[in-house]
Amino acid sequence: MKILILGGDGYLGWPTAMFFSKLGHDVKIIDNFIKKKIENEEGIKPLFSQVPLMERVKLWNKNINKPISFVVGDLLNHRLLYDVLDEFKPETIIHYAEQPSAPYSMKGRDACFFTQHNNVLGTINLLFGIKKHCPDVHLIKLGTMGEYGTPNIDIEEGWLEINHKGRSDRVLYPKKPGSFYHLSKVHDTNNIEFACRIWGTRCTDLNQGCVYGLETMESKMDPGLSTSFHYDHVFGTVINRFICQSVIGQDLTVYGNGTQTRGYLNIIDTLNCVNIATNNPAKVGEFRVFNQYTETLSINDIANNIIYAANELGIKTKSKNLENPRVEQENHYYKPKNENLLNLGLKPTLINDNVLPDMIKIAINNKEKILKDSILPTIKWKI
Ligand code: USQ
Repeated sequence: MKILILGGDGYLGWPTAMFFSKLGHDVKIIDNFIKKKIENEEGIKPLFSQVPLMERVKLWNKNINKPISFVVGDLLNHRLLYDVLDEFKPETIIHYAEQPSAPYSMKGRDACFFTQHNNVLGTINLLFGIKKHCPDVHLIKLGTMGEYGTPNIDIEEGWLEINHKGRSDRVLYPKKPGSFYHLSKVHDTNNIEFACRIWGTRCTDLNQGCVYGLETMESKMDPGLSTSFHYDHVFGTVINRFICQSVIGQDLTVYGNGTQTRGYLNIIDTLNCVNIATNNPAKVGEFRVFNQYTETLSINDIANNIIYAANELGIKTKSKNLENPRVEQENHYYKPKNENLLNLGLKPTLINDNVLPDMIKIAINNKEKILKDSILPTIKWKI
């Protein structure tokens, strides 16, 4: 299959590119390195200093029959995007090419404007490009569980059947996102559903939970193939942050009382889920949503699991409650459905499947590289 990966240099994009290439697919990447620019502006660095994409692709392609190819470019440049779609004629597009940080989007007007402009308009260019050059392509779009927020009712997979005054209809599930970044994904959802309904575009929107993990089968093949793993307050997700905090002797930063609950999944499962979506494409005109997480955990659950795993490895660590820099519910109802991927055969890797000790061991081996000053949160939702 011809697979185009947008944002193929990122934390998830690069492992996805190697994963599909290893399966024998024809993989092309587009990336504009925007995350690297934000890293420089914010003074943050991923744990492993990454080999530049051009060299990494060369290294990967040495041992592979179908080489990965890449284009440096921005989805906001619609002509470049249209040219790639026209020439490559992808059968599947996996779209990760968005500014992914909730804290960054809450930094101020400029960062919020950039996030929504980049994410929403890049996706609109993509929809028009698909309509013009590859209308049959299956678009797999990375959405987020954060689109739903924490409503006081069960969360369905994207759609809700409602009865109102004796009549019923199926509508997009109402959203209550918690940041301008999460909101950008809500806008994407609306725009893509519209394209499916009006133009017959085919889309699977993966409403993904918080991802954690350092390595995939492919990245383990050579240190030069590692992904961009963040633990800082801008791009680091909570489990990845706590792992790094535990090995440098910093208290695990539990925001608020730590009862806030989210859906989580291992990076290995991100790849398995995207593979399942690729092998079971949406129908013509279908806007399909999969809630892509494997377990729900509170921040306190996560902290306790990591404290226990670190302790087993002889590292004494503890958590500390910080005043919550975000505006989010702490004691709340949370019951999201995640049947679609399980019904299609997903076999989850859970946090207690011995993944934490492996992550801690890798963090120990790299602990000299951790920038301590980049961990504590400095961006507040309300000033
Ligand atoms: N949190 C802490 N301590 C920390 C960092 C975070 O208690 O040091 C808490 C936050 O308050 C929040 C939860 O952990 O309640 C998750 O925060 P996060 O930074 O791990 O994740 P989030 O900002 O929600 O965003 C991440 C990804 C984003 C993806 C999203 C899925 O960065 O791209 O869309 O996870 S979800 O969380 O389901 O919206």
